[in-house]
Amino acid sequence: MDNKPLQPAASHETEPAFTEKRPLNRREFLAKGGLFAGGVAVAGVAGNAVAQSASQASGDANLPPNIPPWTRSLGGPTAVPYGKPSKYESEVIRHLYPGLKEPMSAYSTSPLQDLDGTITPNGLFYERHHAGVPEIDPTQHRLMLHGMVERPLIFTMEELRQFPAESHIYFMECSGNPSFLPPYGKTAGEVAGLVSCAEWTGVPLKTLLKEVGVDPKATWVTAEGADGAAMNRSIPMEKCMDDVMVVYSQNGERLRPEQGYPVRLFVPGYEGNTHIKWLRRLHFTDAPVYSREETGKYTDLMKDGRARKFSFVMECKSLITYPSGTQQLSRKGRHEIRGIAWSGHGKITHVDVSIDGGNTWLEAALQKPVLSKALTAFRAPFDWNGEEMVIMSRAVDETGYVQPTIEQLIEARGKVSFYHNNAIQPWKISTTGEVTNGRA
Ligand SMILES: Nc1nc2c(c(=O)[nH]1)N[C@H]1C(S)=C(S)[C@@H](COP(=O)(O)O)O[C@H]1N2
Ligand SMILES: [Mo]
Repeated sequence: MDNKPLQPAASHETEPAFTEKRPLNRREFLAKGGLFAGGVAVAGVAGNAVAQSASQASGDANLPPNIPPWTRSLGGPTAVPYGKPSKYESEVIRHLYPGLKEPMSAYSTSPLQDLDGTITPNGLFYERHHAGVPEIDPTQHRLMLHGMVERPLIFTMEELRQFPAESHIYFMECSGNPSFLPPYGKTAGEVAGLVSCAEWTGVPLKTLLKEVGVDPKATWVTAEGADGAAMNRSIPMEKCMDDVMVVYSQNGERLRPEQGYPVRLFVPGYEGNTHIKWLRRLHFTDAPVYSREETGKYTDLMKDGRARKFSFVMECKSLITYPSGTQQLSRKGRHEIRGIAWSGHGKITHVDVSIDGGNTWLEAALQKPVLSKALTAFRAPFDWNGEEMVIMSRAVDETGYVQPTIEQLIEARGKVSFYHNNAIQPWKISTTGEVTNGRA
């Protein structure tokens, strides 16, 4: 009920405590850090820890000026039916969330600490299933629109694909990302990997609404899935007329079974639970259905014991993915803080980073273009002098909402609240360069 944005004590314009008062441009960054100055000439020479450790691992035989075997011979076969990542990247995988052990009702998180940019590869997109992943034959799947409509209709997948299509880049996030309760995760993915971002292709829902002729008195639609959970959620008609989509493709290819193949609802900016997978039914009504998922679950219990009615929009949030938990700074000197920010209310306008536990802040650079309701990458240079540091980021969106601290969230909601935790996430760098969760 109380959806007022939380404001941290200091505004995002607080004086920076960094050596530089603005993000450095690329030339300044290189000149200042000096790490890569001289490029190849420095490789293997004391001072370049990265090159040194690489040569220790494989021996020097494959390094310049030698020519490695893969340059002296033919490579592997081309036209592999479906491409896979390099075998050297085999540890970049989703992780089963420890809170729910049963694989049929489980979370798996995206390895955010190992990803770059803002588009999540389909095989690493986070998962949340309430009754496992059904295997649906698309020729036997139908989408039914009925209830308060002039012409109830049933569509095949082929018919859905004949409507004018649109593609949009949007993030999706589960409302339990992360829960307020310990154990807190170690890596960025374990902490907040129930968020991912992709380019979605499908039909705008408003196109289908015109097709069935929705009664003006219909103010809600209940979406229902074809999985064993028959999961259902109520979506306000206003949102359906805005940007909701019925999607069949993700990052260019058909949805993966885990993501709702052959068709799912996509509700930009709303909590992941409303994005009904394996969508089989849209029922138009004049009241919400008050399903399990929007009453017993995914609502926020407040301090006074009352629960918020619907918390649809995922509020502004950010997360540093480098350096983040379990990573190791290999040397003192200049590094680049990297992370992602997003808001269900629209575009990110600022991300501030702090390297002194939140006392002072400096504005990070945002990767352009900044898209509405999509992940936004941010970057900021910082110097690590070998001392203990607590680093964190704080995002602001186009409504002026500022990402809160955990203390501010607990102050507003009390300690029983479980979902919709968008608090600032601290990472601690030890004197040996080891990074751990600053909340644990
Ligand atoms: N039919 C159906 N739809 C569903 C779910 C489900 O279990 N069944 N899980 C919901 C939840 S809680 C989330 S967070 C998202 C997860 O989507 P993903 O697995 O594609 O990441 O789907 C939602 N849609
Ligand atoms: Mo979710």
